Amino acid sequence: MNPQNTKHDPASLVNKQLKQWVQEINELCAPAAIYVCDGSKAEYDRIMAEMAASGMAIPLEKRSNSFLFRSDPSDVARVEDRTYISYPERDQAGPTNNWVHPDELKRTMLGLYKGCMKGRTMYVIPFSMGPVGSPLAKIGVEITDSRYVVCNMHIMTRVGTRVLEVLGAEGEFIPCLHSIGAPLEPGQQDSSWPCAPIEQKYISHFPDENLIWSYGSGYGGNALLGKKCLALRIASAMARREGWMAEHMLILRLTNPQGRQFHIAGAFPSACGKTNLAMLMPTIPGWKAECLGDDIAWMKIGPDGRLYAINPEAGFFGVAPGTAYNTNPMAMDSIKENVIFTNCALTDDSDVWWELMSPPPAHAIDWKGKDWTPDKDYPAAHANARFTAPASQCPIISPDWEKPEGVPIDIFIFGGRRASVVPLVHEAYDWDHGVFMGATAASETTAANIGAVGNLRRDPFAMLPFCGYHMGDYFAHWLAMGDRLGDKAPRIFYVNWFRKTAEGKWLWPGFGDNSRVLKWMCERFEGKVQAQESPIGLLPLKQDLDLTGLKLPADNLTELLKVDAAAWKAELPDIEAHFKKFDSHMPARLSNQLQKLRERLG
Ligand code: OXD
Ligand code: MN
Repeated sequence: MNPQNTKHDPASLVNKQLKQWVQEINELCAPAAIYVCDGSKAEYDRIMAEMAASGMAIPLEKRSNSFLFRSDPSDVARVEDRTYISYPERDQAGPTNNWVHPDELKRTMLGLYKGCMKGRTMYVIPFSMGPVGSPLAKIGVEITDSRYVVCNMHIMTRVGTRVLEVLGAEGEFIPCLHSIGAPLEPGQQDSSWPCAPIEQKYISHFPDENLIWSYGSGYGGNALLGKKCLALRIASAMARREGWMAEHMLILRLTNPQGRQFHIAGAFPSACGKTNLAMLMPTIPGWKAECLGDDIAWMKIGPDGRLYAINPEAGFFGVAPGTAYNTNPMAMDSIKENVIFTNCALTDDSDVWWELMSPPPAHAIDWKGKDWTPDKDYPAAHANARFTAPASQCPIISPDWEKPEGVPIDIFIFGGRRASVVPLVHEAYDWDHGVFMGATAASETTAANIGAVGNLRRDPFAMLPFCGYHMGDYFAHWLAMGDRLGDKAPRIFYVNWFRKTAEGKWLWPGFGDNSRVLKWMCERFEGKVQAQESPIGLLPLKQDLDLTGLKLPADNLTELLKVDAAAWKAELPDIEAHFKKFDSHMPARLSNQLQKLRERLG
């Protein structure tokens, strides 16, 4: 469409800084056209139709207004090795982030950006993270040459003209530059998923300037810059400067049979069941759950001294494999229509399928576009296949999920995927101990990042790939927030739904039955139940875990709540080495916690 003299024309932009930035990027990237997004459904439909016409999007007959995309096989996940936190000093980024000096990184990337949008339209996407106009929201503008990104951003954030209105002539925004890095020469046939080779991919953050530059990848976590790049990496650095928190956390509300509400925020590494927990259906009678967010929480201390959380996103970018009616019915009901699927299998009756969704179809087209039958020894969907769906489509989305002031958090949960050692649940003795739990959280790696799967890695607060500054300073920020919150600080728990027997069988059913563990946390919060001291924290008394209606072998429960001092002692050297990495940035209060743990273990 011709954007001349319309709101889609960059000449219509009233924000001076934005107008100038768009002009600069236009000169640098040399696109064939520029288009300012208005966020309307008509815009989404038109751009999606263009992708369907080119063969990039496959319309699904079984799900209204839903489309399947197949990425390039090299572009299926976040690329942590190619992700940079760029400050003038390496020490500001800390030992857990890749670092290159901003001058050098910009020089390299400017070389790549030069002419990189040739033959393509450059889209300008004004978006709000958080309800438009909320005191906790932030405005970003993503420039991209990917129509896939435009449509995903429509679902994942609040896009469009109303954001430009809030921005006004002088308002500040976070510039997010993205290119797939695949210029089109005249007459050149486009591929169905253009992107740059791995060594040219850069996901770069300049936190001192609140600036994001992403190049070469079209995958969600690398390309939907409002999500991991803005709402976690840049926001965590802003949050530290401004005294709030940007965390890799789901937010849920539990209501007990007496009508009392509890708000829970939980940090789990990627692909460890955050979306399942966020949409849990309690199996205990009388308890009700509502979803407020499945991936990110922004939290500020409110006028009453409590910590208030909003979900800055507007959609779910969930891992598809494993999602099924028996594991997460609310997610399944959220993805019936208006969904973008990426790297799922395509069935013969024009639906998507992935492993464990239902019995395998007799035949499908796999995520690489090849014939697939169940006898194949590889999966039909990529392990990190995704769905992008509007949060408003979740049947149990909380009526308060867009409340501008957020909801008050009562409970924090940390966790990870551990086949052994870590019990089903334990509670921190106090805030410092809880911060210690978060700082030492560990999990077996998953397919959400390119790299080996199944190795144990320490993933503090599930923020290892997402912390926009030195992780030791981040720990200190958590301690400082606790000092400010005082007795209004949320209670902290650590869970592990993933314990296995020596034979590799799950010890705990998980999913909706996790509500039994959440109920115990709520009762601890209310002071209704006692707990048992152990070297690692407070554990439930067996009789306080509500197992009504659950056929859990007694031995399983014993095993799930066991603290094996020898196994924990064996973890100490690894924790020590982990802390050592943070050097002079490591808060003494956490080293003291390690010493206390050592003493309690005897
Ligand atoms: C995600 C991730 O996509 O954490 O949420 O990788
Ligand atoms: Mn995540």
